[in-house]
Amino acid sequence: MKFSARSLFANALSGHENWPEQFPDKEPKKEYDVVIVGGGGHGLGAAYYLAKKYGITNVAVLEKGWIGGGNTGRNTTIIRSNYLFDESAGIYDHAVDLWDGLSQELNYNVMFSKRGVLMLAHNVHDVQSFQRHVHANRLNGVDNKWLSPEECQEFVPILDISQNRRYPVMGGALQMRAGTARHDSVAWGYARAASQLGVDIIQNCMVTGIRRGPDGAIEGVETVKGYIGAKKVGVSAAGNTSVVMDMAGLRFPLESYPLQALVSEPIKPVVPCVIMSNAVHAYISQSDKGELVIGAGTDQYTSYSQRGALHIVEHTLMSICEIFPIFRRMRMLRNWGGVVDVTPDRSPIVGKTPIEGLFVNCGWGTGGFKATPGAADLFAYTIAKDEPHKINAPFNLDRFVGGRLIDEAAAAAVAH
Ligand code: FAD
Ligand code: PYC
Repeated sequence: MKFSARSLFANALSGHENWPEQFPDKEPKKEYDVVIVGGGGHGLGAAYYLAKKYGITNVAVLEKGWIGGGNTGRNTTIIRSNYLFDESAGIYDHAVDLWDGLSQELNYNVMFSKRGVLMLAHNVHDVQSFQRHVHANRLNGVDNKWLSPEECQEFVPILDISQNRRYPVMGGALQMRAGTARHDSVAWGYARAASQLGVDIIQNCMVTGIRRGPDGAIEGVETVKGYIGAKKVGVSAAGNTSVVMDMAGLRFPLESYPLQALVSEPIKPVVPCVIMSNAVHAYISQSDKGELVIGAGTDQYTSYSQRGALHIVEHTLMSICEIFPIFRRMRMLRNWGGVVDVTPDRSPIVGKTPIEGLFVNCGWGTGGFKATPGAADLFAYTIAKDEPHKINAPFNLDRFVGGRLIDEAAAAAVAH
């Protein structure tokens, strides 16, 4: 099926009743060179780069719901690359570089706005840790600078920097190339561009099994629409990766947690950048419509449900009001949740699996939106060449066997 607004909506709105007719038997209805499981930004982007950069156009993206309906359409869109370790700086900065030209590349406005991300320090530990990040980032060619409390306030005038506050602002780390984008545009932009290059995008098509040949190599996927053949399968099914990998007989080092966000009623512009406070567990930005965009922490229990516990949101709002008492009387318009999959070292897994023809892109946890173009680009490279790019080579599955972890403990700078 080719992508068009009409077919997408027809597909999204149709029930499951036609599926057996569409794929009546167990012979593959169609054979693809590559099947991507998961129609989020990462999966759609990988399909686009496979077609655009490597000329592999016999590709299908299978999405169990509607494209962009997973975490891609549910996140708070913070984009930054101020991570501590060399490997992380490499992968996230590659993504930030790609964000820069993405609207032009896709001819679709993804509204990437380099408004800056300011991480506030509230105690001596924060100051030391963020200054360490600033130095490490600079050594890796990643922009990040330290601001005094006065400079923080100059940048964010509503910030109260009096030192008798419960959580005084003792400074902040500012990455100016960082910012936000419009999440669903990213999914739709990649989908349209991939479709124009010949990629099939099949919605309402949950993958329910992975078929392997006598030699163990990938042969295709079972779906609710029937069996689809594939020489290679790339799994990019955030939140559900361990379920899909289980279909191939692989156990993955992942835990899935709900993560929530909420937006307020719209107000005039008062928050000029993204502000994150790790110590207080709050982060906030303002959408172009004027809504305050507020992210919560993960739930404390694992779950696959796209909703979270109320007390987590209550804590988040208390934290926001702690930093910005000016928002105490704001009303929240809506909240929602997604499911993120988290690795033990809070770093992603992007690479090959022990099964020939099976590739994985997962474990981005609470921080994979910012990685979307970079992860997609590197995943496509890995699938096309059958080997990882040097940027994603360190993010392999083997590190959990050998113990060479990339331990970004505060990866998303929010409560995990
Ligand atoms: P998704 O968009 O989730 O795509 C995966 C797709 O796979 C889904 O559409 C799902 O339906 C599909 N799928 C699953 N199982 C199957 C199956 N069996 N068959 C077919 N399809 C299947 N990151 C940031 O960088 N900055 C942030 O500010 C940020 N904030 C966040 C706030 C919230 C509330 C949440 C939930 C996440 C946040 N993240 C953030 C994380 C970010 O959203 C994700 O890491 C990123 O969007 C993952 O992209 P994806 O394309 O891999 O996943
Ligand atoms: O990755 O910056 C991030 C982030 C913030 C909140 C969730 N993820």
